Amino acid sequence: MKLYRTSEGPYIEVEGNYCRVPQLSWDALITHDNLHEHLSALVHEVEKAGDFSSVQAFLPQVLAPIGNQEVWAAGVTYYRSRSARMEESKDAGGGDFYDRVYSAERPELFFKATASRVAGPDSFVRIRGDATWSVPEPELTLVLNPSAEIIGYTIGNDMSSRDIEGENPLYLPQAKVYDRSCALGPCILVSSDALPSSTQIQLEILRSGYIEFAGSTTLAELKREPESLAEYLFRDNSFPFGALLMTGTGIVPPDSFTLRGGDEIRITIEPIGTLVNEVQSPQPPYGTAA
Ligand code: DO4
Ligand code: MG
Repeated sequence: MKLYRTSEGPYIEVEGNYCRVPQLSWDALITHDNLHEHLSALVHEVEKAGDFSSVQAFLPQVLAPIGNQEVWAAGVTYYRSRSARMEESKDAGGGDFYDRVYSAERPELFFKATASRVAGPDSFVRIRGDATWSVPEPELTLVLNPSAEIIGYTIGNDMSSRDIEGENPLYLPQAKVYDRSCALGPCILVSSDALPSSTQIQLEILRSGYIEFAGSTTLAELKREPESLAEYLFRDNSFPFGALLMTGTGIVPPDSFTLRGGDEIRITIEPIGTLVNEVQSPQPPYGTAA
């Protein structure tokens, strides 16, 4: 079962059939005691009444699946991320930190975004005007209720400025958190079941309609258990509206690659769908604008 946040309220999709979720706000859904059961009961009612629509065009504008939740992210959870970051920060003497966190018991967790910084499906993500090396990071994203339980999954893009993070790992918040630095969507796959380790995460970056970069990984490469990441996030930290937790990237384009304005980023995780965003042309660095 998939849950969409739209311009006209929440909608459910079951095998290509769509129906509106009455009354409840997005936050009320994410904090619901048993979301899956609640939505299943609703689907049952709608099926009985014959009120499903099988037309996808019936769906109003799809928005990012977020209300008052904070977005957090885990880092260096795939070997590929560890190696790329050790390389990019070696001149700054930061390489060793990435190696150590990859094998440490405590994961790297960082604050990523509030809803106002998040781009929804088919809208723009941004690269920083003062960055020279920018990449998308396609990440399976956990949807957590206030009790730290996984209630679903969505797709996330942890946009990152590699030159800024590489200059000094202490610049991480600037490399990671800025307007439209995060994309989420297109929906939440409502399920508390673990996704199979064969689940693929695929990234395609199109430039002028042609594939400029494509890569993929599977959840078998994810070093941490999703439940363990959630447990660390909620230690001594409460989330009254629940939270979204990105689980890290296992796909890093070659060092010669940087995003440009107009690039289209397509991230697919089969049971969830495809998140598509265009990169907005960067603004000139602050202080140099005419
Ligand atoms: O350590 C910095 C961030 C890592 C990250 O975002 C990732 O591995 O996905
Ligand atoms: Mg990341």
